[in-house]
Amino acid sequence: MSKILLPADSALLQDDFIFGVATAAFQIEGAAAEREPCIWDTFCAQPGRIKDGSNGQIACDHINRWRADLELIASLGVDAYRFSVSWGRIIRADGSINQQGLAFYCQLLDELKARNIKAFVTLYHWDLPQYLQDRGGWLNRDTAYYFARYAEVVSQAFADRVYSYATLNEPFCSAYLGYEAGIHAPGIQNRQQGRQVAHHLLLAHGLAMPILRHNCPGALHGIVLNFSPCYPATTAVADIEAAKLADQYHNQWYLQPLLEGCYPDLSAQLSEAEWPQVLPGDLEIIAQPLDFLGVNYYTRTVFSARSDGWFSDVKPTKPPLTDMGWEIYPQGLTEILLQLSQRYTLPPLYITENGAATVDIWQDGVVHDPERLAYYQQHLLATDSAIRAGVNVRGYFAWSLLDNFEWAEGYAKRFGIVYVDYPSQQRTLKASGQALQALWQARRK
Ligand code: IFM
Repeated sequence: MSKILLPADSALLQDDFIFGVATAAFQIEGAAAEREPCIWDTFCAQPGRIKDGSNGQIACDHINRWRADLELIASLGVDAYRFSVSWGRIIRADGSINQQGLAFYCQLLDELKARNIKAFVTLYHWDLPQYLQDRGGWLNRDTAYYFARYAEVVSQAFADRVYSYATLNEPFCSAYLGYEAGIHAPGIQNRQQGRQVAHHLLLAHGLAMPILRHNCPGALHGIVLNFSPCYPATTAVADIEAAKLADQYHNQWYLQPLLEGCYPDLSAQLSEAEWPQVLPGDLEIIAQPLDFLGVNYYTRTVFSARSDGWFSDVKPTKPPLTDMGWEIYPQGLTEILLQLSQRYTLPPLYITENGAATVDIWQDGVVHDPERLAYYQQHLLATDSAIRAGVNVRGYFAWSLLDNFEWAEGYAKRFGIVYVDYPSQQRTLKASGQALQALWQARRK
């Protein structure tokens, strides 16, 4: 298989469906000396935190190579480019604005506009400035207000260049992986803190939304959440209940306050001390109307019951698995989209991330990545199935444009549709990228 094929009547082939590629600042930008250090710089400097001992100092050197990267994006035939802004490139530790940092993104936005590529901007993709972490980070309620100011500065400067703003990317990862599992920056393991951080992140979102709307009335404003549908390991009642609980804890905890202004009822699981401190009015701030919800999907998760009333995830062992060890489960994408649409009154959805780290095989100057290609084929069909079943999906973004810094995994795991040779920084479109390019270019004709 070298092509991606969709049914001729697929909504994905319609003119108004948006296809794009996605990246995030810390994962590609490099040029760390030109911005404030962030929590991921600190985390990378701690021995044992990142599998290959690497960091984001150079990454894909995108800050210096952005023009060539933009040509590459344009050559793909995409409708949109989703990227994140580095907070520490915009606001300095003393509160002053880094005009050079702002100018970088403004230039990028101007060039995207000149090529008729819609800009999907994410304000926060996990790279909290270290100076804010030193004041308590997301555990400090003030960080939500600092975020609102950052949103104000960015949205005033970017003005009408942006098609869509997402306040946060995957608050689950910042809160749960960073403060409960401890495998992401800042590397803490504390349930109460994880829940509190999640609340402050959602508060930050809610505070920023009216600012974004005011400064950019013509843009679409929303948030990006990651979803992994939760399945029971067996048909035992305890496992079924464990999967439901995991869904409440990992998925609904982030979505329900946004859409319904309340947290899932986990009062049987969370002690009063573990419950976040929620001030009067917070949930009203959080439950702002959304123009869209970004859905990031990679895999499903299987859970079994624990004797203490909690759940454990069962690591997949049977192929097909990606290089991350994640099960390839395309029907999970259709299912989560259907589950969410049945459970909530949703705004329009975008699949803001989907993709796979797989093995790349170099042969005669060509990068063959048949597993990634098959992954895209299957997940595009899964998106198509959800739309046919009535789900309002308006766009799809491949994660990622480039191989990049995969957080705690370092550079060993490659998610790109473009291969990056890090020593030379040379970019090579992989076979999966060529197949997506053919699909996207054909739509543009
Ligand atoms: O690389 C990450 C990205 O930063 C957020 N979503 C998941 C991707 C793959 O792990």
